[in-house]
Amino acid sequence: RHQQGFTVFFTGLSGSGKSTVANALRIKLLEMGGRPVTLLDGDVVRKNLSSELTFSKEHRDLNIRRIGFVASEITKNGGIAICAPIAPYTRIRREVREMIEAVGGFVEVYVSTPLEECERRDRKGLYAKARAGLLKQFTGIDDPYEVPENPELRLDTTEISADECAHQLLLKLEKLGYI
Ligand code: GGZ
Repeated sequence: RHQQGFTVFFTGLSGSGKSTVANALRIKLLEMGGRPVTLLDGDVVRKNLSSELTFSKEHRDLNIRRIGFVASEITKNGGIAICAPIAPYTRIRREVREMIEAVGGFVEVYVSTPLEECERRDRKGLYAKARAGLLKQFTGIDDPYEVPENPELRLDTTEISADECAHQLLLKLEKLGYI
């Protein structure tokens, strides 16, 4: 039975748990078998596909447009794409949604873990650097994050584990008829 492709597009602050949940989802989808799953993680894309880009608004938008293009190609061919960039701007998120909905399914997941919690975790020490003024244009500190108004799902990793988040996502994907 042929199933349509779809993209799960995570958005949220650095340290909100996007990568962890995205990876837990990837593993659950792979375990179901039968379909290729491609994870386009924010920092991996930055290293490989967008290494020349800065964190200006123009470059962030270009980064998201590239991720959206790759995800739309995967989706068009019946695959599953999982994207996990910060994607702080509403307008470009909408553009990517429209591009992908033209060829398959699109599920936006807002990882809503509050800034205080992301900063408390500070896994990579980037918030400390940003607070010290050593890292400019850091999302949530001195650069904007526009909160998604109509995501298909909101997940706060302060309240629930990555595994439980991924489970909720699977239920949502089932409900939407994608799996
Ligand atoms: C935000 C930054 C910045 C600035 C470096 N602002 O948590 P991380 O470290 O591993 O992932 C973040 C990543 C953000 O890249 P994205 O491509 O997801 O951003 S965007 O969607 O806005 O294009 C963070 C690190 O890069 N990082 N400098 N100034 N995050």
